[in-house]
Amino acid sequence: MSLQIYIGGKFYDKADAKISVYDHGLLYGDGVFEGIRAYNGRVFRLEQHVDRLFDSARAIHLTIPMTKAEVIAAVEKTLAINGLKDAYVRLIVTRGAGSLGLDPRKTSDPQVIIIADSIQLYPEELYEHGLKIITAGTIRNHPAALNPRIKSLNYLNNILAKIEGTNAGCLEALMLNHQGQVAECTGDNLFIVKQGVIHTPSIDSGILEGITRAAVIEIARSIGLTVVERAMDRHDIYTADECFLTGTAAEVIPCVELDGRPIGDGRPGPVTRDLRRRFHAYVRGDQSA
Ligand code: PXG
Repeated sequence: MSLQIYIGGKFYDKADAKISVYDHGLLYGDGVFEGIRAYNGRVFRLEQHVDRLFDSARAIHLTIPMTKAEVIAAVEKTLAINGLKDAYVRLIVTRGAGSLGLDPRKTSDPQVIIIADSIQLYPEELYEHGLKIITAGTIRNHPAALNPRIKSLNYLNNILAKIEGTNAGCLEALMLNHQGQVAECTGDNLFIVKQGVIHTPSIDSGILEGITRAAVIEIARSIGLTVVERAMDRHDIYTADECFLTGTAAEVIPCVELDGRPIGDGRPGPVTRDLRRRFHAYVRGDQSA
């Protein structure tokens, strides 16, 4: 059986899962989404992802035609129908089909789409040796233009920075905010460790409030580490003892170089390794972690 895709309450074979070319999600990137993971049959922090989806939708004046409980049930059902236990789930809500004009009032029928597929993991080698990143010239969206807290279908800002990264041979790229402060990477939040204390850009630095970020902050505090959320600049990263990134796909991944400068001794550090191990165990439901 081919992969079954959920669209508006029904399941379709992957080849038949289609929406209108008049959908404003396609025409204007008008919509919101979530990237979620299931581990061993359990969806990690599904409720938080659905809360963030509904917040993103509210912020763009989009009414999701389902309740949160219905969305949660639909995600679970999509995984079950596809027999997936370890999976990547893409939950999308588009504005719906309308006329060839920006006005959302001329659309009808927002589309709720759920794709559950096998997860493509970063090569293990990257976790062993760490990522090298560069600073992109493309800054993160100005919060007064498109707030980075909204996980919208309009990801061009991040894609442009990603292209700068890949052109420089890096899988991730650092994005600054409009004030030149550190915001986040194109699809991951950033942390540093300095003298045993963890620092990460605060929400008002213009970042997505990552769900992995929140889980890592909780885990770190639960083992007695201090986590400071604050405005940061690149100097903080250049002079850090350790640096790591967090995201649904990446989990916790060491970052060992920024703009050609090794971070710490240029190798993944002990705090990063410990947090990665604890996060890994935590998402897989090992309570002893
Ligand atoms: N910042 C940005 C801009 C993101 O898009 C994160 C941080 C990490 O947030 P979570 O909640 O995942 O810890 C994200 C999420 C992809 C992909 O295909 C990337 C994300 C989500 C889904 C897919 O690269 N990044």
